[in-house]
Amino acid sequence: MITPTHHLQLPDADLLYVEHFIDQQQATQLFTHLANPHHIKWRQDTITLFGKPVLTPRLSAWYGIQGAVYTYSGLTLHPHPLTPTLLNIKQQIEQFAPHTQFNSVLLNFYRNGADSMGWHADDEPELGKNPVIASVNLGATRRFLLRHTKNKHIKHEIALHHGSLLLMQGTTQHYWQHAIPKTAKPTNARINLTFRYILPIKNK
Ligand SMILES: O=C(O)CCC(=O)C(=O)O
Repeated sequence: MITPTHHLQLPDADLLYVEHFIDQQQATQLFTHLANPHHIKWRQDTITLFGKPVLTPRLSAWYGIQGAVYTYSGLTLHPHPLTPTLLNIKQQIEQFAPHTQFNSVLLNFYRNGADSMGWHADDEPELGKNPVIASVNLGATRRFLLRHTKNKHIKHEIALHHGSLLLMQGTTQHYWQHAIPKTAKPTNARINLTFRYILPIKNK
């Protein structure tokens, strides 16, 4: 597994893309396993956007160690315990990037091209100063857009492939927002896992 890796040369960011992090056959097995609602407790959350409740255009699930409580967009997530499959992926990433350590993972299920993720940075206080976020991609290839927060004309785009890993670290979350746009092209389902480290700061 694991080559080639690609360091993205973007200002104020530290991004590493590993296209073949998980081999294709194993990635397909993982997708089938995680898509199964007996294995992952998928739900469609309601978040608050500009003061209004809105159903997220995707399914999500939050897993982690006890106490890894994560709040974003007015939503407070209490974790399900990490499953053996999630622990195994987490360990593979930690072995590949030995400076990393994760205690939780947000899973997102994009059912088709109409599902999406709006512009945001992963900059909640419980993620710490310079969060390291490891994003694993399974299923359909989707466009991952990046824009600089100080100058929205500085943009970048990555096609996130089946079995790939994107490591976002350093000051990336301070200076860049990211999004998965909707697409009108017929698009199969995609699962994204973002492994995170939640600091045990406040118990909400
Ligand atoms: O689906 C993706 O690749 C992005 C997910 C994401 O932005 C997030 O979980 O914060």
